[in-house]
Amino acid sequence: MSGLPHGVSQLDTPLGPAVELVAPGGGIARIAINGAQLLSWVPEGDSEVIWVSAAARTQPGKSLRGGTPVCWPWFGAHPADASKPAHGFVRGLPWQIVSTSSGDAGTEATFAFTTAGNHRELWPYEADVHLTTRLDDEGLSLALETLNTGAEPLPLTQALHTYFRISDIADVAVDGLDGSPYIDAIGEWQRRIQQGAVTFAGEVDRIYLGETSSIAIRDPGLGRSILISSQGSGSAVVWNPWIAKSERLGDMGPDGYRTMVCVETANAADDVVSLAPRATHRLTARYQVAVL
Ligand code: TA6
Repeated sequence: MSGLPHGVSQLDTPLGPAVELVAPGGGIARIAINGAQLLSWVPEGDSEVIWVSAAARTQPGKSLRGGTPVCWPWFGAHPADASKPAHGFVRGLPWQIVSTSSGDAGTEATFAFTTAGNHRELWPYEADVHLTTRLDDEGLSLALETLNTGAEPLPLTQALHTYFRISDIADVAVDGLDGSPYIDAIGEWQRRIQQGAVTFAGEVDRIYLGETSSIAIRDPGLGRSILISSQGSGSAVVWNPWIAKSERLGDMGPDGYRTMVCVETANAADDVVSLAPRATHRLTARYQVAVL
């Protein structure tokens, strides 16, 4: 793509064609064209924040294991038809780069996907969805905007399904969810209340509901916290597959589960967005790194 502004470039990577953003102060991020999937964020003076499996492989129609798969226009299993792909159908398809910009305040790229006329066998609605990735010297922001271009209200669930790189799952804790109700996807989808920080001694797969707008992954091993602030979201997912599920997934890489945790900014489970014709919903997540 010619005529890109300073700080924005396109490149081929082992994980497919991508856009690279460079922040005014030197931080770097990469987003795959396929699925508009964030693959990497290295803040200036720090190490990689985003986890991608050592066994990640490109597969048509599927997202790579890691980064930020865009789960849209449904989260998890399709609500009525389990034969449809989990986490919607846009995370494995090419998006279009529709705009890029850079300046002293930051560098950004916007990707677009439209369902108008396509995919009706999967989803009988019409919408345009844009993902803007913005990199500045203080952090990285993702904004997922859905415009209902059809004549019917549409039900939307979604998630920015980010895999974060950590030192060791046994040593990290997720703060900010104390007292929050959650659905435990490991059990019989029981509803429970979070007591204190979320810690990990086995598979964890929970959809937290209610106040989830300020979450932190506390990682003593890397001497940092990853701060996650969100808007337009009434739910957050915390997931680590641990050993058995990692083996079933088959693409987590050797002991990959130990160095990742997913904290996903979502509209999931009870948190369904009903979007009127011509209305727009905006789901945003902002990631910052703080020294512990
Ligand atoms: O967000 C958690 C989750 O729904 C887990 O249950 C697990 O299935 C994970 O997403 C990964 O899903 P994927 O379809 O990318 O393998």
